[in-house]
Amino acid sequence: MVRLDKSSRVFSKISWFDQIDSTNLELERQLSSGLPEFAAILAGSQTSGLGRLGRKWSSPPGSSLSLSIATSRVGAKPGWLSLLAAMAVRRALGELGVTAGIKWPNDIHVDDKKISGILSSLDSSGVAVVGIGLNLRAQDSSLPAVSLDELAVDFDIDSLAAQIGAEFQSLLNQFSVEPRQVRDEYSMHSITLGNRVRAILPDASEVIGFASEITDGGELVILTPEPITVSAADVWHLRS
Ligand code: BT5
Repeated sequence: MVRLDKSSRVFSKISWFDQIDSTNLELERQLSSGLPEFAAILAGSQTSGLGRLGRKWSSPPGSSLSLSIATSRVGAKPGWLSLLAAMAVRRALGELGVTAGIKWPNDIHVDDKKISGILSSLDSSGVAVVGIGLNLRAQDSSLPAVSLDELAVDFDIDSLAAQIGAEFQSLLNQFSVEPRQVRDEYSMHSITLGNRVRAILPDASEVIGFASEITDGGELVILTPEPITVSAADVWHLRS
């Protein structure tokens, strides 16, 4: 059992599980019987951690932090939720002295390796579940992953969850009044912008070009050379 002294001051309600199928699924189950805004689920491991587009997120015992947050503060721009969560993780890592960058839309990388991923979904009543996975210890060597332990960073799960939650809350507040400044901060820490990229869209079509900017809606503009705006894609950074 992990003590949640700090995170229980940030979230309206937080439940800990040593192990769960998926914190996103558990939060969705709990939402069906009603939860306050900014309630969260935190787990030490997941047996069926979810990635985007039906992929899996590896989170065996002791290896990662799995946090899901409920919020209905999506406003007119739900596309930004995952981006704001990625920014929150990047800021929280910065507090630990780790310099991370964001690969559009919402992967957090350290030295070209993924340390964190985000999966958000929106239910029919407008409540979003924002799921954050952050590697604490080494993952299976087949994954191009890195963890806090491998970066020689000390951590405790309660403080990490509290820091990520506080940054996310602060970014939601800031985004509602200063969306431009938030977009500038995202762009400044993007490792995608300025690169030649290959984007595979959900319909399997491909766009190759120069990643030039993030739109007001959180989409990526790729110059091919004419601009193409993509709202969902897997992006590869091309070296040449
Ligand atoms: C993501 O998907 O990166 C979203 C991950 C979200 C996980 C959190 S944990 C809390 C909450 N509850 C859930 O059930 N999920 C969320 P995607 O961009 O599709 O990346 C998935 C890919 O990342 C996989 O296909 C692997 O290649 C790679 N991967 C899997 N586990 C990883 C890990 N622990 N570290 C780095 N890469 C990983």
